[in-house]
Amino acid sequence: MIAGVVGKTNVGKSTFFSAATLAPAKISNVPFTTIEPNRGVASVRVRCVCKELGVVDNPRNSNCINGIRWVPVELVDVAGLVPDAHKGRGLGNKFLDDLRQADGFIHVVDASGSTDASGNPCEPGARDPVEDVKFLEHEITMWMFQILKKDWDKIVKGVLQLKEDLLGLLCNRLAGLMVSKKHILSALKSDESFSKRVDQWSDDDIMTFVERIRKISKPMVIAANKADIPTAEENIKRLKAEFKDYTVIPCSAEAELALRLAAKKGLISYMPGDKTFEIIKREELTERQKLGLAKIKDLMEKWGSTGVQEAIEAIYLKELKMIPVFPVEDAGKFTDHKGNVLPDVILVQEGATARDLAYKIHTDLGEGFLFAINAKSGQKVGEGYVLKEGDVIKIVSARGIKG
Ligand SMILES: Nc1nc2c(ncn2[C@@H]2O[C@H](COP(=O)(O)OP(=O)(O)OP(=O)(O)O)[C@@H](O)[C@H]2O)c(=O)[nH]1
Ligand SMILES: [Mg+2]
Repeated sequence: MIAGVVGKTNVGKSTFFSAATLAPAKISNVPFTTIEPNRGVASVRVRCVCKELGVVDNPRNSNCINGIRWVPVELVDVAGLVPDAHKGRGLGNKFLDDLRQADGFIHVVDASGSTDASGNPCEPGARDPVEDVKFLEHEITMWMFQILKKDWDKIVKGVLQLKEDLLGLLCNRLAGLMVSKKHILSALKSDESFSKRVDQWSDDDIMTFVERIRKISKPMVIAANKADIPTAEENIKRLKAEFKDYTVIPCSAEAELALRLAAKKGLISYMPGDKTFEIIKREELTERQKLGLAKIKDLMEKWGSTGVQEAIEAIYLKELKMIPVFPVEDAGKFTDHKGNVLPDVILVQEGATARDLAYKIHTDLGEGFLFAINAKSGQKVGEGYVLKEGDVIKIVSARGIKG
């Protein structure tokens, strides 16, 4: 799974990405600073089962701190967008094409309203961020519409003359956008008008269908950024009122980046998502840094945190519905073959089965799947067993992992 950091140009996407991943990314107050996408690794926090099982773990693919597992997840920061990008404005469809692989979006908006429609700095409060959410939704829909519309005649011919299956044809056309068969099926079932003959679909029908596909296949959370600027407060209320279906998270990417860098240098004690931080080396701070940190402290008191970690967890855990499971090789000791206790945690989507987990670990394990053992209960379970949050699972397969 990959979450895309998306939005209008110059709203703080790369700052958000840098704060979340500590990977270098070019940041500047001019439109279209980012051209090529930045990829990096952030983390989500999930409950580790070490305490529940009364064991001391040796994590390999993640970290465990006081019973909380920090699980790596991927983020991609792409070029910014301006209205009519799908018609070629700004960097045009580049942004959209770089987003094909994203399973969900963190939509960064300048909640303070200090970036105009074209991405140029403006008087705080002058731009309405509600418009930014609407235009981004529209651009993504139009992008998907164009992709489908371009091949619509071929789809009609396929169904009516070659007797091909509409679902299969749509799957082929949209697979590159990470739109699955399940997404398409649920969009097709969502409205009566999608059951009429395919040559009778109007452009409006295709548009409505694409709109459904977008909503189903690309869940989104709104990171209401620049919450450190006073004009953001009123706009955040309006964003929440206007977009009740979205999680809106007040956020200051700039504050998070400053905290993460200060923590890395050992100047403060801070973990992403914390409600506050402690200064450790006050004597090493300049007056300017002290002032900056005091402002960040106020901001965190007001909003509860900087919002960056919350936004990442909102997309992965709440919207994409990822749950942690712990694969082991020894179901009695909860270890791998080297004796590491609860070595790995894997995020799977709610509804995933024991066999899906086997495939996620290795294709050979999936193909040779025989059964699994639920290590918490000691019970044998079949391939269709639906995984639960915090399951500890041993896969028994006819095929070992080669190499
Ligand atoms: N006040 C404030 N400024 C911020 C915040 N986040 C980012 N900025 C500033 O906003 C400007 C744009 O930041 P970028 O991260 O380059 O924005 P972007 O969305 O990646 O821009 P493009 O790549 O050009 O589309 C920079 O001057 C940042 O310092 C924030 O939380 N608060
Ligand atoms: Mg950028």
